[in-house]
Amino acid sequence: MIICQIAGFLGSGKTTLLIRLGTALSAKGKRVAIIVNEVGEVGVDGSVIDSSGLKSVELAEGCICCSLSGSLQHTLKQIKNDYDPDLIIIEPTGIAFPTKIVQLVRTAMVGEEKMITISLIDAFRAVNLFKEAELFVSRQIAGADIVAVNKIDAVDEDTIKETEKIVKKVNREAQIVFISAKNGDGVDNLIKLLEAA
Ligand SMILES: Nc1nc2c(ncn2[C@@H]2O[C@H](COP(=O)(O)OP(=O)(O)OP(=O)(O)O)[C@@H](O)[C@H]2O)c(=O)[nH]1
Ligand SMILES: [Mg+2]
Repeated sequence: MIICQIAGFLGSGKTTLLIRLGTALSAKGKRVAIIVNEVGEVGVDGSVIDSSGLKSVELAEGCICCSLSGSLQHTLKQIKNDYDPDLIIIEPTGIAFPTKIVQLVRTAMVGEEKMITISLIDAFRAVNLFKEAELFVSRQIAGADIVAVNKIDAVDEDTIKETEKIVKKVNREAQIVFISAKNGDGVDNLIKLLEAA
């Protein structure tokens, strides 16, 4: 079983990507479950995901890397016992700490898990966001196994190169893919990396 978190700042395209990954992998015969964390709001995302035919659990009213950490661990065990999927995709909130979630998953799923962190970077906003919220963005890039630069459909080549520079400055180890979660460009490359993991 692979457990994959899609980290990424608010609005970077996490839900759009997880629906695309989830539906593509279920079409290939994989059993996919999804855990979505909504902080304090009515769960719009969960209903969108259910309509895509994926098994989903929504954790609301708190953050899974802090106040809901116990719920996250409990939910992971329950999904494993009840559904035993090939892949669990977790969408944390945009301000969660990826490394904290990795630790929580490891403690809950000792011996079971292969944990992968994808950090989604919104190419449309990366350059500005890195100036305004450097700490958060750096932390998300630093904690990634794979960095997916998203929204390449909406920006020019120079912006993509600039975004790549920011990513490489913070994390030289991570694999980088360039995608549009919206129209599907590059998502196959990301799926290959997940399948090879
Ligand atoms: N142009 C473009 N827009 C995208 C792409 N991916 C997502 N979006 C748009 O970006 C907005 C946010 O997408 P979501 O998938 O909801 O992002 P999120 O990271 O889940 O957002 P939160 O859960 O609120 O943090 C939506 O309007 C999407 O349609 C992309 O590849 N290209
Ligand atoms: Mg979302």
